[in-house]
Amino acid sequence: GSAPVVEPKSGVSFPAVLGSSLTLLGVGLRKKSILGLKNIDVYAFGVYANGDDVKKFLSEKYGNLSTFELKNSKDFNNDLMEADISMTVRLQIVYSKLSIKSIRSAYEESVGSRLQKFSGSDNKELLQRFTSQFKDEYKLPRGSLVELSKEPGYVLKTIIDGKEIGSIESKLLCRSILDLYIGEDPFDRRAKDDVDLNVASLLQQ
Ligand code: DAO
Ligand code: DAO
Ligand code: DAO
Repeated sequence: GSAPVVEPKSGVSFPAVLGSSLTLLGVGLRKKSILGLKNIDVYAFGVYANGDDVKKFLSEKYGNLSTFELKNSKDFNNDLMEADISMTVRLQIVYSKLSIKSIRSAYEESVGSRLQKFSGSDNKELLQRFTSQFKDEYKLPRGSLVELSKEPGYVLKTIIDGKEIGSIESKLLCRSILDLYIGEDPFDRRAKDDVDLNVASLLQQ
């Protein structure tokens, strides 16, 4: 549809289409537990992809499968995350006390664990190339919009409130970031399930 989709717990609304070509596939919430004591809602997110790219890269292998077969295919999710499909994860900050220090350390934990998982090494250099974009003077107050945008050729662009702050070409980093949202152990299971269903329906059109 073309109506915005609201992430229910935070109330954050996501446009159905981003730019001219990215379609919303699912929304979710990134939480974080502090000292195992309480959970805070850090940001709401929406996962977008270019529908033509999805068809171009996945139709041949998956176009004839039912939604049920797709969900049970071992390769489907990996192919979705590894193909050169333009995708964007849009984050809207909900937590009002985010510090750069806590973002850096959360990032090193979440993305660092995926870099390790997919490459078998800690990739300190790649991790730091990304976190070095997080300048200490920056602020991400509640309501800020961050877009992590995977562009053709596995280029990851970071855009904050509409302004590009960095760009890195790395298939491994693109794969690791997507894995947080639509991989095996995602931040929000329902977001991933919605993405699977919506990709299936794109492939069946
Ligand atoms: O204040 O210790 C605290 C809790 C902060 C949690 C920070 C989680 C940060 C997650 C990354 C946000 C990226 C935009
Ligand atoms: O939620 O753990 C996580 C991962 C968040 C990845 C996004 C971090 C982007 C931070 C943008 C700040 C760049 C200056
Ligand atoms: O004009 O040089 C500038 C600053 C660009 C605005 C970017 C805001 C960046 C917020 C980053 C938060 C990092 C976690």
